[in-house]
Amino acid sequence: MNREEQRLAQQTMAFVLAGGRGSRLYELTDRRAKPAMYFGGKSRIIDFPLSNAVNSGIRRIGVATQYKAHSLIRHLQRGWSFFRAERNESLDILPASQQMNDENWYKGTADAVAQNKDIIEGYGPKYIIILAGDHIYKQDYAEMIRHHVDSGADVTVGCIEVPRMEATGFGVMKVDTEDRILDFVEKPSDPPAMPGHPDQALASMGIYVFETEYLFKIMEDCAATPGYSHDFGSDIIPLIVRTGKAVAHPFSRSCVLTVNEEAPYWRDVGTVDAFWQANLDLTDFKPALDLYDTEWPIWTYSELTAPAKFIHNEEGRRGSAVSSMVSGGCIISGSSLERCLLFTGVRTHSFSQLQGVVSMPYAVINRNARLTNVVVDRGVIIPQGLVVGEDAALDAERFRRTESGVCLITQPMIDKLDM
Ligand code: ADQ
Ligand code: ADP
Repeated sequence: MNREEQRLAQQTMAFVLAGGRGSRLYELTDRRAKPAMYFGGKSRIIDFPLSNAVNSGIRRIGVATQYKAHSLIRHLQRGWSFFRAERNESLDILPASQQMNDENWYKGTADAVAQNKDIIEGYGPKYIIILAGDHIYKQDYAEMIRHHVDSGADVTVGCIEVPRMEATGFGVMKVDTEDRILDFVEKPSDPPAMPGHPDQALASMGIYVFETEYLFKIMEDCAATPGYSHDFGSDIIPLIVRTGKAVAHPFSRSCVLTVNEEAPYWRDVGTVDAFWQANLDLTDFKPALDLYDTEWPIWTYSELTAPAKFIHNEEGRRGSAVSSMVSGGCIISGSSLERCLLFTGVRTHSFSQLQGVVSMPYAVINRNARLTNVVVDRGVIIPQGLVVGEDAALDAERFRRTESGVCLITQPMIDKLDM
């Protein structure tokens, strides 16, 4: 980051949209918003955009929360309270219900910003970068803000190439050779391909840079148009594409690659399969996302725990884990783990065998359990001898089993078992 970028970052406020549910994570987001979902053993998803902002030199952050915000707010209060007003730093948690309005709920992503106009303007940021709180990636936003300023754009939209058939869930754009956006369609059923790449489409990452003054002006203009749905992707961005200058910023230009990483990494862990896969990928010999680098740290709230412990049980059975990540406070007693990722404080007891297990904090795996390809929710107590991952029909009856055969296990599902 050069001095110019540093200066721009200091003049920028990051506004993180963290209100979405993430309904395709099913029971995992019954009690918590998707940005509060655990990821990678120690972090939550929202730690990624927040760390990117801090590592990019942005010191003013607002987080708009809405759906099931308690776990998210607690996490932010515990882990993200190091901002100091005397150094012109701030992190404001902006729950929908705090706003004095006829309807207390944010009507859409743009409304979440509009309803916090006074708070944002109170800090006087020249630029504002809108971020989604639900993707895993490392990006230097300062470079993107510089691109915005250099190109004289009204809005700069972060974009990434995705397989065309997967682009139906995104905003998809057409750009010219100078990255100017010529066309933008939100969630098209038949996404337009990139020139020369019939199987690829250019998708919006839901990251936008604006001059703050311009953003509030265009939101007002947009509010006057019929059918306004208070959404960046459906309303604001298409309007600017039609009437102003919208520029695409390719993720590859500002993604942060650290030691072991070879290609830009960006994941939406919005389904149980994607969540399971992205977590287990971290156990690879050479993972595509390196959480061990110190150049671009992912800040988080870390519980105070004793180290992970691996022990023989009284009968001399070894507790072991290979190709696995085991967080602090875990005790692996007389059980064997292969390609597993355990969050804080998980206990596994004698003779249990775990393969492809992603376990949220404080789950307990009792004796003789055999679990293959499962996601275990926080604090679930797996009964003795439970076998999952060997009988597809039985698993589908008892748990949430995905098409690719991953089972999500929550405590209410366990309570219903006749064991
Ligand atoms: P979507 O994936 O549909 O499309 P959206 O539901 O608009 O995303 O949510 C974007 C972000 O805002 C998420 O982080 C979500 O948690 C949060 N959010 C949603 N509603 C909110 C509300 N009312 N208050 C506060 N936060 C809220 C968007 C764009 C697409 C783009 C994809 C990229 O519209 O063009 O391609 O993101 O993922
Ligand atoms: P298992 O059912 O696998 O045989 P136990 O629950 O009996 O496992 O625990 C075995 C060993 O694990 C204990 O003897 C102890 O050393 C260690 N252990 C269990 N719980 C704790 C704890 N809370 N703190 C520290 N060590 C513990």
